Amino acid sequence: NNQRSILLESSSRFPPPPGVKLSYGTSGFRADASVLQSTVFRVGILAALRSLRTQSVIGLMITASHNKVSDNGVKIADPSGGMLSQDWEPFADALADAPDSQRLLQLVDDFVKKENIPLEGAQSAEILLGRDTRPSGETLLEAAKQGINSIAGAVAVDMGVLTTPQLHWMVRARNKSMKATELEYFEQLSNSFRCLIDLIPQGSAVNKMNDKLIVDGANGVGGEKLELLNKILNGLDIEIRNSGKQGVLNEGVGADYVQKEKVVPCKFGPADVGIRCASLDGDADRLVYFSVLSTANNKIDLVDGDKILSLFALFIEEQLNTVNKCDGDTENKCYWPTLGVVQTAYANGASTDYLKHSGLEVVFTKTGVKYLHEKAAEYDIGIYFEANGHGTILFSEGLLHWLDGRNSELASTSKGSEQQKAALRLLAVSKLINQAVGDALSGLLLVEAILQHMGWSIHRWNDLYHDLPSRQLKVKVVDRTAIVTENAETVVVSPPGIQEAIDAETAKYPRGRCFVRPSGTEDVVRVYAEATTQEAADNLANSVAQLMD
Ligand code: 16G
Ligand code: ZN
Repeated sequence: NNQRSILLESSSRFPPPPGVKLSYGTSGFRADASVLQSTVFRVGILAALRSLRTQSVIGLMITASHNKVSDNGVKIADPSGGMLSQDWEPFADALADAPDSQRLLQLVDDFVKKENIPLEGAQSAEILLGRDTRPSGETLLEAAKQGINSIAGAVAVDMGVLTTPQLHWMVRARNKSMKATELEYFEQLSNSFRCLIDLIPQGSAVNKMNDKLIVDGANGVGGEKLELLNKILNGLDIEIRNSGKQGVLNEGVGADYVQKEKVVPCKFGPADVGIRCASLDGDADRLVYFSVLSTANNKIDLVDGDKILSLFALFIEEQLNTVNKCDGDTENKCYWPTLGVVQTAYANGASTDYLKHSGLEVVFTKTGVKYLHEKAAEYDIGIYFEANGHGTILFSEGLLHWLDGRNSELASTSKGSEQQKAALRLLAVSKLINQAVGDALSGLLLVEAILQHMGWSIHRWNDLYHDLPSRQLKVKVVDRTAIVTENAETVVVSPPGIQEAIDAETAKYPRGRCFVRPSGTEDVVRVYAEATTQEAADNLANSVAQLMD
């Protein structure tokens, strides 16, 4: 019939390159841009089917984040704005893998039956498309459109160049029947930021804090968008460097570079010593802060995702405690929402100790945003961050409803009280932070608002705790899938004997901690080690790396 012949015809125009096998990893498909046409076309088909199946708006983002500029990638945003549901990943792999159009058609046929997808009905599907600033993005976006258009009733809406979190935010907003243009996104961020600034307690050292922030935009989309956002913000002095295509994307710049290498990014120099600086990654879903110690030896003080998490957790906990202050008023329906903090094994041990000592509940998941996000969603307020700077805060609908009620009640009984202000602050945070996915722009505004609230400099913030020295290594092995881990990747269960050997090495170092895991994005095994001195961490990492051979 018609649908079949359209699919056959269009897919024959996007033959897969021979010998390329891709899989929908932790962050979608990623590869050298030159081999991605066919895959992106097919992900277009998948997005259309997902939209028909869920009867919701779906997102398709073309980006390879912090990878080099010649790479690209594609991933799907589900109706909630989060990552593609994990039970569709095998279908994504199978689609990308189909050797020819006939096989592709067969796969689609089978899947449509199995999932009960209303194909060729009166149903319609809508897919929002976005891409980062990579030059290959334009033709890949065209391939995605063709894939979408080969499914009857599916409509592709090109949202242009966006940060990854902007696209996720738009999908989420559309499915909540809200307007979802870039302007709405910027307005929501700037209004809720303003709200937090207006609620800063009298006497906070606000003026002292009104110094400038310098942002490294990774020569990508994040810097460009921050420039636009900055025009409608007030209360912040931001200078943006490495914005748009000033230099090569991610080369010597960006959050991944700064966090992994712990060095000063390009275009930062001696004049910046001591100033509060931040760095975004290539698609602006990661954020780290730093301050330049000295450019002579290229050194920085890194304020990573763990420390952003700690700042957020501290602030949220403080506001929750304030909202719930009972003032001997027995009418007051005190309700203690569950607050959870989610980390991965890469979180610095000092951060975990700090959070636990602050009375917070800390849990661990495997590496990858989808795992952290899922876990955080189990709490009334779930805060998650990877050390690399990807993270956000999730608020349950129930909690937001309770906060709204609490706020109205307080507005009539004790308007302007600290309690009411705390409720308003939490509501503002829920609007400022991107609840679809980690977002460097909204994260940055929340950090800035909290620092002003506390009257803290970046140095005061960085002093919350001191990182244990750590070392990361990668080891090339014949087959990285031979390493199987459990317990949030902290224990190797296969091959046998490896974990015992790691334990034996680790035991030699005070506060030693070490784990290995197969990378989800590169053909290597990663080793992470932590100890009380840099030398000890290096030695531990090296000896465990040798066990991998
Ligand atoms: C991807 C993940 C990131 C994770 C990283 C680990 C998303 C959106 N991104 O970039 O969360 O930290 O992979 O890479 O999920 P690795 O497995 O190569 O160490
Ligand atoms: Zn990214």
